[in-house]
Amino acid sequence: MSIIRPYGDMTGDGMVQLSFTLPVETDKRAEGAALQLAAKMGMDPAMVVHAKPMGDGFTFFVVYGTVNHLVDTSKVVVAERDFPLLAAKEINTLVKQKMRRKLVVVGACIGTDAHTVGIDAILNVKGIAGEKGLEYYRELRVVNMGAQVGVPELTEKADAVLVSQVVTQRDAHLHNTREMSAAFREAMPAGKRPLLVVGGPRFDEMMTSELGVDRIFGRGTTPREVASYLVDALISKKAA
Ligand code: B12
Repeated sequence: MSIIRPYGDMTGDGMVQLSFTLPVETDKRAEGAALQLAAKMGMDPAMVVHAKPMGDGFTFFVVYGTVNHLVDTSKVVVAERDFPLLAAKEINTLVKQKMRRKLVVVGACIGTDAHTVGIDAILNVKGIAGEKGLEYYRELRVVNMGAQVGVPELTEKADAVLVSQVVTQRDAHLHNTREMSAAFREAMPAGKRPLLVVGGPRFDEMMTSELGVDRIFGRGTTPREVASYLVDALISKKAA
């Protein structure tokens, strides 16, 4: 069935839980304000199940209630994986046979972003979720430039540039990514520039053309997905 409702206590009861902060002291009026917001968002009835002060003049709420909205899953549009998921051995073999040299991957957190855990999970041998990172792949040469790297520093000759953006305040991740892709477009003609890949937990994977990059990876990405994508984009698709 393509039309569904959220599930809370019983199938199809429409129950959802929502958390937010309001700039008000924690009291009864604040709870009333939270319920007013919930009602305006289509939660009816709703109840405040948690209200906690967040410093002076701010309250954090969790509201639980029913929505009447329906979701049509047949109308959902997402960025599907359009490349095969390969094993490390297959990836190494393809690079060796088709490129006859190591595939060079440069990674960094750009702008003021110092959240390196995500890009390290993709690049470092220790990896994430039981998968080894790209450094483990014999035929990949990985240069991890670390945190707060300026766009002009990303000039190392690479087949793929992997950029991480975790901070999204004031859309910093979008501005930094656009700046990075524009710099590459300016510095190198199409066909000569490396594959541009960005990742981070709050990207919309559908925004590739808007941001001028070849691929966006979101939360929960694993190194094998990234390695498989690189081989597909740089070797398999090129060969075809
Ligand atoms: C650890 C952490 C820190 C550490 C970072 C240490 C380090 N070396 O990375 C420290 C303490 C330094 C830190 C500092 C700050 N932090 Co912080 N931090 C976090 C925290 C708790 C976890 C992030 C993390 O490591 N996740 C685990 C990794 C594995 O997940 P990931 O990053 O999503 O990566 C995965 C995917 O997204 C993807 N991916 C990510 N990047 C890439 C790149 C590519 C190329 C690819 C393919 C895939 C990919 O693959 C990864 C593996 O699956 C988050 C909250 C949270 N729970 O997420 C806040 C959080 C990110 N921090 C936040 C903030 C605000 C800050 C500070 C500004 C706080 C302050 N006022 O000083 C500073 C900023 C410092 C700076 N200059 O960047 C906010 C950001 C809010 C926002 N809207 O932008 C968060 C969300 C906390 C919050 N709820 O407020 N932080």
